[in-house]
Amino acid sequence: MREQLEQLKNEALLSVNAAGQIEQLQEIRVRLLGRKGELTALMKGLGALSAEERPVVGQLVNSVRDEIESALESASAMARERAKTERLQSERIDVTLPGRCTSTGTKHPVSLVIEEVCDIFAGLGFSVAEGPEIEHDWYNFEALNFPPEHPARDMQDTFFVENNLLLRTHTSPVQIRTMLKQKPPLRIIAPGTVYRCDSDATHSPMFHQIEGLMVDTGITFGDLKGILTVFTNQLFGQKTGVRLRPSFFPFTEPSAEVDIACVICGGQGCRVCKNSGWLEILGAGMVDPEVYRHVNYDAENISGFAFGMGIERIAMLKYGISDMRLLFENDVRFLRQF
Ligand code: 2NM
Repeated sequence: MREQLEQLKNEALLSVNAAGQIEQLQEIRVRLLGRKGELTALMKGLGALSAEERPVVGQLVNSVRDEIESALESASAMARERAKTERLQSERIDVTLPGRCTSTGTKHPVSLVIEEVCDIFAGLGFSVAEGPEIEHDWYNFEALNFPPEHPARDMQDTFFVENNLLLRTHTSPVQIRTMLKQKPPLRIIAPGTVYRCDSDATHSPMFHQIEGLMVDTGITFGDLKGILTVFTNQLFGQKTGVRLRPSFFPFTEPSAEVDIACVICGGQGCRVCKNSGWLEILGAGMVDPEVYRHVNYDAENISGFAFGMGIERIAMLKYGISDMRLLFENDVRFLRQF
């Protein structure tokens, strides 16, 4: 029995030393020291020993048990330590690593121009007004004094949604809506997307406009010229020449086109200005009394001017963009330049 105990101990210490993981050590403990374990089985043999032998071997059993116990204990402690180190290693996070960069976008040149124009007019006391892109015929044409047979009302020029509903062809309906809600004095600009049934190298069916309106007592054509000169000088530079040419719009009388000296050639004549030295950038005029009648303004006691400009054209001139399609293709290699 002594030999059996000795052998059990040696085998136990060997397998404890060979075991690397807590689970394996746990198994060894159960196999040797458990209720149905090998040492427990050996102890059953104590009863067969003589009275002198029994306490001696009994003590040996205890010391073998203690030795295995303490070997298991220190091996377990080591295994736990090792497992902890491994876990700390595998879960290690370097908090000093810089985070992943998300690349930031850039503003579209059309947005940049809208922002700049709005800023200039904000400085002149104008506030921004907005309205729906799907409009009623009445706000888009009727109230603006377009005669019933005007070509702009044609299917060829306007996108109709249904009978009297259409995609606005300009932002003027915003001015109509504002005048219906607010009494003079009024100073607003209306930036936004507009739609015309027109698509070729120089026309997009969707483009952007900013229109403006100032109504008060005693507003004259001189105010129109002054405000628009200040505006073009701020947008294109103090020395930019400005000229007005007579024109026609259904909603203004008198009406004018506003030209600036060509920003490409400085007025000498080039391809961009078609050798005229001038670039048309605005339409404007004194609001027709017929428009005031539609919004219940008293045309006898107030007056005002309105103007409108296409943003794509201004963006092209300002940033030297040669092809309007670049503004709609949204190629990031192009957009990143702004
Ligand atoms: C333009 C040119 C001239 C204009 C007129 C109005 C309104 F509603 F007040 F009558 N809004 N916008 C106007 C005038 C627009 O764009 C070329």
